[in-house]
Amino acid sequence: MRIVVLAGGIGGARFLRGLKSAAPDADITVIGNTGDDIHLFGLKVCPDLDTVMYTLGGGVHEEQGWGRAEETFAVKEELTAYGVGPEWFSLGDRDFATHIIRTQMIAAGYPLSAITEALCARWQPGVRLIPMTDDRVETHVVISASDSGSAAGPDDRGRKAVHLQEYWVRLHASVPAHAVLPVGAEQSKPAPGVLEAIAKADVILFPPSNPVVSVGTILAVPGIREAITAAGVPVIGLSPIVGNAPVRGMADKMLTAVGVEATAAAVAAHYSSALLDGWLVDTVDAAAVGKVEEAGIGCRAVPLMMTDVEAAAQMAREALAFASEVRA
Ligand code: FO1
Repeated sequence: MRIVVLAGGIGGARFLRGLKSAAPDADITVIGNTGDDIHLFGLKVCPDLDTVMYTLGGGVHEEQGWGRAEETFAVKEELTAYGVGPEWFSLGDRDFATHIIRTQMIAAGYPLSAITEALCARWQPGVRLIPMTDDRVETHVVISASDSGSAAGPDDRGRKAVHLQEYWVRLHASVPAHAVLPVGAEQSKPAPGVLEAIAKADVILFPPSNPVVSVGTILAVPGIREAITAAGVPVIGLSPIVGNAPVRGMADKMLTAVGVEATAAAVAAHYSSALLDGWLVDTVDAAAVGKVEEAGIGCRAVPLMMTDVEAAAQMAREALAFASEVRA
């Protein structure tokens, strides 16, 4: 069975670990979000691609869900000693190697998709990981200038855009987001293999990743949304919102920024029945099933807390079973 998954970072990676366990013989292609990418210290960092690669390759820092296990921070400490920032984004020594190789290969003319394949040759994630695009896309978040904490500008009553990583890591998503801008998405094109994988898929899954800045950013690459609807195969999503709150991360802040209520049913409607055939909500949101079905999307309530690999595997089994019934 050929499965295509549109994945962001931690939630997507943990779901994929369950999917691999539930469907060990499946051919899984992951279309990875690159809107979280950030250029720091002259290096290109791809947090969501690395989280999938490290998590499925067995190198991730388990509690954090990002970065490497057994990490040290000597290089970062030296950068700070030189007064070179930003201090708020903690990059470990082992992680630096990934970004050095990636940046070196970009400088040598390799596209991000080829670089990702080369990095995965070491990690053997057991899926094919393709960035959504080889073009540069970086998500920025519009906040109130007075909330930015940096020196107030001449017009600090106004608004300013900060990189998603600054919003999330430095500001802890603690201030309102007025808009989310996937800068560069409009001019980007799907990376080689993305449209082909979607066209050949037997089922397409939207894991419990951030529907705005992860799955939403992937869908913002021209051609991807159209390819999914044209594929004519079951598309099943799993809600990242459980009991009106994100299981992790900042999905609620991002949903508010795009005018969507932070509920399981509202996220399904946001994706719309044009994309989704089925939507899994957590058992605590069982009351939402009818509402989702009214939106023309099949819906089931199953446990969605990925407390361990087996829990994630069970979610994956539910999604695949749903897909086979939707197809029928
Ligand atoms: N998240 C944090 O909360 N603090 C960090 O200092 C941090 C550093 C970092 C470095 C590399 C990387 O791949 C991810 C990192 N993350 C960090 C997580 C990152 O912000 C998230 O994985 C997503 O990009 C945001 O949804």
